[in-house]
Amino acid sequence: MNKPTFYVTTPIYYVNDVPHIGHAYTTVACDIISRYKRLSGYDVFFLTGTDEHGQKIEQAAQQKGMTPKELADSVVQRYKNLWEKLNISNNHFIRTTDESHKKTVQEVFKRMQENGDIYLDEYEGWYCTPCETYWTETQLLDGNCCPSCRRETTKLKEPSYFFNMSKYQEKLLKHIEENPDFIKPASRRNEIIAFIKEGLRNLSVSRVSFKWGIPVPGDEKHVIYVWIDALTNYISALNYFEANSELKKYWPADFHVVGKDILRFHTVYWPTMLMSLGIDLPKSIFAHGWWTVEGQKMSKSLGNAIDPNWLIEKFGVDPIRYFLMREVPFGLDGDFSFKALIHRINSDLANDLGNLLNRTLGMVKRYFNGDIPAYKVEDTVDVELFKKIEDTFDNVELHLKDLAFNKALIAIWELVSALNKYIDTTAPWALAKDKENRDRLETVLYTSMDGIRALSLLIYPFMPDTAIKIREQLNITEPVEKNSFEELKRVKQLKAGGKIGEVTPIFPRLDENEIIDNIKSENKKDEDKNNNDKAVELIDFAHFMTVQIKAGKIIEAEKVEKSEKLLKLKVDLGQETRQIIAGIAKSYLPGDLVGKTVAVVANLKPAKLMGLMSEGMVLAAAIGHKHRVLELPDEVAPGTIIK
Ligand code: ME8
Repeated sequence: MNKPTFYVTTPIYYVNDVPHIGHAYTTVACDIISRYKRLSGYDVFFLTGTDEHGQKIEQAAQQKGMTPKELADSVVQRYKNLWEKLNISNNHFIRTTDESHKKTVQEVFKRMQENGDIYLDEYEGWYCTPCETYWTETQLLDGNCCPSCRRETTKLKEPSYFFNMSKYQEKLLKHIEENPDFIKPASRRNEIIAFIKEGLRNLSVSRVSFKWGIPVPGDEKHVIYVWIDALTNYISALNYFEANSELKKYWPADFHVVGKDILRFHTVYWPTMLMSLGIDLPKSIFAHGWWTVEGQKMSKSLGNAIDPNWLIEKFGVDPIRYFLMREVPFGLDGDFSFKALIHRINSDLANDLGNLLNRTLGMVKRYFNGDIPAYKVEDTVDVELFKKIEDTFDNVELHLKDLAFNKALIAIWELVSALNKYIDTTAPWALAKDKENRDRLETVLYTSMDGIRALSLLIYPFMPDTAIKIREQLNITEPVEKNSFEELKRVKQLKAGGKIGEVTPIFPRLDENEIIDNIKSENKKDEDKNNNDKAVELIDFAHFMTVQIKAGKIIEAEKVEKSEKLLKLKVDLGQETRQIIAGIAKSYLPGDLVGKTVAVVANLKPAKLMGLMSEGMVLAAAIGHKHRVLELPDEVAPGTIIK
């Protein structure tokens, strides 16, 4: 019998940056749903990969003195290594530089052109020459300045191919309205409907201002717009246009899982492209929320993007997978904090699950010399427990249909509690005191062990290593994957008679204070090392001159609420006054700063810190944990350039 198919994808990640916890989040989520589907009898295709073309990658490579392909190759390896460490079970890793992908993208472009949906026109935008980037009017700062380097932009035109996207507006709206599962969660669906109703514009789908991309077939001055290139990965990975593609059976995708940042591309550009190509639309696009770290947006410039490799080394892979899925409802934003992580590990994993396994197997060892007991004398508590196990499978199935990972875990942990309670109520230690109760004692321990066997299946998608370890301790050698959901949820499957494996704790308890102190001192060492490393990296004069430093007079200063480190400053820069959020609250009282003239980096990209916009940076020397701002003599007027 042919198994039902299931196709799930992650976004393909840009190679201008290394993977962080946000990328790991999406990929782990897709891994969990893939493993769950395989477990319950599906033929799964799970796709991830990298997005390697475009101006952003070209520029990042230039800055590093590498070719774009060299940069891509090195970052791809980091992604692949991380996915291996995180136990990601993807069936394929697609790169947009793969020849077969490039061929498919050109075929997509050609077919859309043949269908009359692509035409040549002119693209008009605001161009920043130093950044080689077009900006739209709404992205510009005051005075038509570039939002990246703050220099003045010029209005430019270049030839461009356009996709007649507006043609599909009504068809797309109808599809979204008739298919409530097409965009999830529902709040995001409403957002997209409102966006489409404002009116779709035609989309510029080629560029002549840079080279790093897939050429337009027949007009090689143009490269194909990076989103047309990237979105096509979902079908190019299946060799969609090849006559004998066996992978085509997986289309349409069951889920494209994406972060909320790129939902529009997936629910407007992608489906209209598919409509133009006459290809079925994916069944569901799910947008998950955004992670911050200890309350702050993750960013390269703040240096707070957490490296998942480091996390795994410190805490182990399964606790990280568990935490990411348990802590925040999939679809909502969440905050990563070490305190919360350690709390989850200690309470849910070490206490609830770990103790259940230990106490059960400890008793099997003590009372039956490690022989797996049999089910002999039934009581209603056993029947109730088996019913609870079956119900848990049903609930998990229901929640995972909706990618409600945290609800599935809550349901599984209710079973963990029910099993712990079952042991408390049946009190095997009391039964063991009387030989008369031997059969009942066996039954109770069998039931507990069979419950743990069921748990090993339920947690397998989330924590595969732990599930296998538990099964080894229970001495179950049969594979986890089943032929159907019905087979998966069957109870009393544990075979009596053999010997249990070696009993070892699966999750040791962590000491919160010790770990947090440890992390702090490691961070400090890294900071010092980075500072030293930077000192030896030589830059040329032109590079230095891209940093604009000005004298600024601090005219107001106050503490940022709920932050120990940050001060909110108002700084006079001569022509303008800026708000700057500075991490110097541990070194200065607000009042000490007012009136000082300091050195300010004036062309730093604005960033939000604790929800407040910061438009520059005050230079300071770091002496251990203390900061001393660079003060200038009073005669230096605000706005004076420092060279
Ligand atoms: O957008 N919290 O690639 P990208 C949660 N190449 N998830 C996060 C996150 C955070 N703080 N930061 C990143 C691209 N992500 C395109 C996609 S698809 C055809 C092309 C995750 O490297 C999240 O899944 O910027 C987000 O959508 C993705 O990384 C963006 O990765």
